[in-house]
Amino acid sequence: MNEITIIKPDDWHLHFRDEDMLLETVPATARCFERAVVMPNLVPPVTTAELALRYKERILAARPAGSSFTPVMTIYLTDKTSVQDIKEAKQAGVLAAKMYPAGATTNSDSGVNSLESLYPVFEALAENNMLLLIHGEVTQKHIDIFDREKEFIDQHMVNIVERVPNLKVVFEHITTKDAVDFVLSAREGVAATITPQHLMLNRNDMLDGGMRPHNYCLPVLKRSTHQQALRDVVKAGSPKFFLGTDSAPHAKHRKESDCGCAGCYSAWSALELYTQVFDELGVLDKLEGFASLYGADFYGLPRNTETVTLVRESWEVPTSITLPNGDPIVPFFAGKQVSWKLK
Ligand code: OTD
Ligand code: ZN
Ligand code: ZN
Repeated sequence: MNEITIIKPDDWHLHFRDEDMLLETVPATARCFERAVVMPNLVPPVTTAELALRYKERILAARPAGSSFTPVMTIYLTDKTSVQDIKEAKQAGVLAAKMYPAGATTNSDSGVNSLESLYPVFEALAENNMLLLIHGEVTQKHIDIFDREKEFIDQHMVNIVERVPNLKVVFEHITTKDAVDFVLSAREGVAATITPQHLMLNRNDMLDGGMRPHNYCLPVLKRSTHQQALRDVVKAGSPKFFLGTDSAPHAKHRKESDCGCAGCYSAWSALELYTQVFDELGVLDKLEGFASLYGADFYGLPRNTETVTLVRESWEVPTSITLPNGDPIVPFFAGKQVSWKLK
């Protein structure tokens, strides 16, 4: 097959950032995605309905002319989030709340320290038919960074899913076989997003033959057996697993630094790279479900009606992009060949 047409996809996990950065990130995503779940980890974070509505306006203002792209807004849970905050978010059209354990990833310092005290908030999310999106890693410093996702499942994920049985939970950007197995065997109403980098790479791609800061993201790349488990599950085509790029831009000097930021800016190539992976796996017929159907179904949103077409054509990801403030940024897969192209 040299051409594939699918229902227009959505990105169920994405970082746009703010201000003039939106002039770069919003067009990059709107070029092929109809909707995107916008992560609230701004500085300061998007913790309330009001902040989410204002952020949404800024995103809409950055859309290319004629674009119908629609951001799906989220709020950021902190130790102070109240049931009232959830009700107000619901009224404002916010669909989901994002939980970062404090310190788990970029801009998560205001995240949750005491998960136990958030159960009333989780209940309120369920009552309001909103989703809980989870960055599933523990932050205890004595736990090895490669084990933090599995630890989170054992310490917290199992409890959350059991104690709030009607809450829809998305285990974001999963990276391990443990997470795959957990989601596969979990009750209805538990799903996961998977990034292009975790399907394409393992930790050797970050550490072997030199340190590659542009492949550094959180949760960190794992060993190849985990990568293989992610590839196997998308190959099988379970509707519990869907597309979330986790595209997360940082200027070049912030990545290539003695304490480099985590995040891969994949928006310009993510859909093409997912297509390449599904092609490698021999299941291009499963791409549409993963990219365009399962996420909308899980969120309870209508499926898109437009289509996009990808063609088998090799192109090279640029080695650098200039941000609106003049800073260079190195996109994910920079300087490498991609075998599919958006028509
Ligand atoms: N991971 N970088 C960022 C967020 C994600 O955990 C995440 O969702 C970021 O830069 O905001 C990253 O590596
Ligand atoms: Zn995260
Ligand atoms: Zn993210």
